[in-house]
Amino acid sequence: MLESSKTWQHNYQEQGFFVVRDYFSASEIIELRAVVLKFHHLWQQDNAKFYQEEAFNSSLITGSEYLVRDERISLFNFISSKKVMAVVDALIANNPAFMNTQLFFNPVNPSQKDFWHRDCQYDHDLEGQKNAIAQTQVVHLRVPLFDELGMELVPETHKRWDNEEEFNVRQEEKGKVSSDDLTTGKKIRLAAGDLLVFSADMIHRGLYGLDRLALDILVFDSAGDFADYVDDDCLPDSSMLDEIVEPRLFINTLNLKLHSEL
Ligand SMILES: O=C(O)CCC(=O)C(=O)O
Repeated sequence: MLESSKTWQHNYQEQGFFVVRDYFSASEIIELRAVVLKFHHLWQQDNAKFYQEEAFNSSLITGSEYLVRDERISLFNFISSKKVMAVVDALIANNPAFMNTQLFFNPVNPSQKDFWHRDCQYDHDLEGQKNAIAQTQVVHLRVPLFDELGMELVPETHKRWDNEEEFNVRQEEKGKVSSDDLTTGKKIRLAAGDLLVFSADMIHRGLYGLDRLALDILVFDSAGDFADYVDDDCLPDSSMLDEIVEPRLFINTLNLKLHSEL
């Protein structure tokens, strides 16, 4: 294993996240930005009320609703590029699988505050969240397309439960709200070209501000039971697979979906 992979693996296991500064070249970001901005503009028009009132993200960027075939293939090739797969393989040794993409932007409504959460809290009660943390996790790879304030993360919470302060804030108990500051939070400022990798189940929040537009790629270990979370339309079809240089991330998902349907 390369030295950098070992460091990534170590940092992820210990802290739940790591940043690779200047990982992507300017031309890689320019190409990615063009496709993602096309998606974003069409999505904004189509979801005008939701965007104006409450949205702070969209998802299914690789789907067929807003992008044409070549644009989707260019996204698939970025997601499964050597650089991205080097990071994914360092964290998930056996059959990493593609789950989804999300795009994070600033909410239009200025009263909306950035809020602490664990992604698993939307699917599970407290016991289920504890299990999710102890078991296989979903990994987020955040690719900022513009310089941004970044994310605030609570190190090590990918493998431990909340302390009292964290719990009360995240769950909005005892007069706390989920946008209150946490003494354990660590702010990670990001620039276009950086890559932030973090566990979806650690306590985290996006930091609103600047002109943020960040593409998050979500991947999981095939051993985890996440195939049902994947929307078929976000995956390449068989003719597209031929035009993806290294399609195994998507093939692993397609295989899992095939088996879950049997
Ligand atoms: O950037 C944000 O607004 C939140 C990000 C987040 O929660 C996530 O990537 O799971």
